[in-house]
Amino acid sequence: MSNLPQTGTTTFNNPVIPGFHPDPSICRVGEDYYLACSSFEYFPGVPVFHSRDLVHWTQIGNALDRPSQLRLPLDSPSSGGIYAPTLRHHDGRFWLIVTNVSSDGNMLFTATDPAGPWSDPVPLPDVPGIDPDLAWDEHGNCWCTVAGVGQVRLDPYTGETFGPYRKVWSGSPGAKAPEAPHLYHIGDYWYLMIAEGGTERCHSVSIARGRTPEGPFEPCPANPILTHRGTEHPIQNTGHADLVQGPDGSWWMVLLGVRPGGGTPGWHVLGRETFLVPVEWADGWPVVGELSLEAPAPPWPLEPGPVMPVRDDFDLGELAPHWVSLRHRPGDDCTTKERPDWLTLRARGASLDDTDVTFTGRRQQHASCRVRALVDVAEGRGGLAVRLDEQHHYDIEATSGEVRVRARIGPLSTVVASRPVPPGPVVLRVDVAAIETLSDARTGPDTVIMGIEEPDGTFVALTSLDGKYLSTEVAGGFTGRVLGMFASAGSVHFDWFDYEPLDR
Ligand code: 6LW
Repeated sequence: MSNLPQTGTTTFNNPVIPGFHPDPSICRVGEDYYLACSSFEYFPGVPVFHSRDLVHWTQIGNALDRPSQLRLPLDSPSSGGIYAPTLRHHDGRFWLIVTNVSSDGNMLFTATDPAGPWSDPVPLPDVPGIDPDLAWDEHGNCWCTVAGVGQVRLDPYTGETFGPYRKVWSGSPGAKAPEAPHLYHIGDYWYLMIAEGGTERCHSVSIARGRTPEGPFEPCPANPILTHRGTEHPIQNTGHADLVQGPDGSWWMVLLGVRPGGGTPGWHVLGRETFLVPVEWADGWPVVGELSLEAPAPPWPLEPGPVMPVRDDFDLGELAPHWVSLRHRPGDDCTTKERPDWLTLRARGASLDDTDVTFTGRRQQHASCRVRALVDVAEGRGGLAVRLDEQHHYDIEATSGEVRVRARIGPLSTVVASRPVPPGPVVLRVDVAAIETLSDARTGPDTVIMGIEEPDGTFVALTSLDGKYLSTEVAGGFTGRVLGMFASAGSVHFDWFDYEPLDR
């Protein structure tokens, strides 16, 4: 990504937020756009992004970054936790409504600055289900619409609900899982946009409209207004969308989609990513433009793209917002204070098979990339991992005198390679290489190569593993790969961590 202003650029690349960033919800305040995503079992939760051109996004924080906002039981399953936020700006403040399926259900938060701090939660015990949306009408009523699709009026300051919860639409006949509702007042109509068909290959976006926020809603004759089901399109599972209007009056949709790789059925490893597509209006209905990996740029100058440095030296005291841990992050277990300019992880669980293991990582955002870290295991055992969930991860773990690679795939766990190393800090390395030429229909999407670097920089690969086993099609669930550091015994110190994109 270039740091130069991109005026004159005629195209942009999708996804606009690569890596596991699903269920995008967007709002605009003046010239600034803000976007929030789901975060599931990771802490902190709900990454919040900022952009001035809809194309280049910078993470400015995580809305739920305190235990009082995000309670994830230590044995809660992966792909539980935080689902599907809605982010809105109303009455001079930001509002975020979200579901914690592992503990607190629906909750509402506010902030004056979307970078934080966000308030403690307003609990919503009387709002059922998932995927809550917020919309205000001209009388100041706040409508909360949830998957299913049902609706209740509430006081967003107290969480009190008024009147009964009512079903307002059940989506298209025969389509499963009407979800992800967002309600908008545009022109003379209230539009109720949903996703349906399930969040896999049949995912889609449909819309209905009515004269009041409560309906009745008349479905768009052209539903679904967006789907890639049954196509060979490189972007699949398209759905869970939100709409935003630019300052120039143009309309845009953000949505989730995946990029499957390899042979059949196609395996996606980066999770559900955030894409951008233009929207036009015809006969009072939105018409979604062409969604593609390289798309015509919006009609305004593009801002300089954010440039994430390859190396994190852990010398800032605080971790950057893209670092996530599992379920919680007790200060003593993940700290740059114990050994200045090093990140120290103190083991809780004995391995990445445990839900309460000490792990701090970042989302894999590129099909091909390289991760390296200098690790000192004089006081413990730990290393680098490519993680999808507790049952699906590849680890390269160092102990004093040895490095070994372990693969966990479903119920099977095995050490696939090991090698003695001299005592002292060691550079561990993971190369993820996308496969572009299929040797047969079962070829995986990528290869995960794990090894060490000799002091002169020579890479010694210990093993090369098929990446398909760390894909959503194999593991199930809603997340994508996270690449990170873990401690499985004692205290493990990391001097630096590199993440280098290698996509062509
Ligand atoms: C989310 C639902 C969905 O709540 O997946 O794709 C669920 N859409 O709307 C988890 O992300």
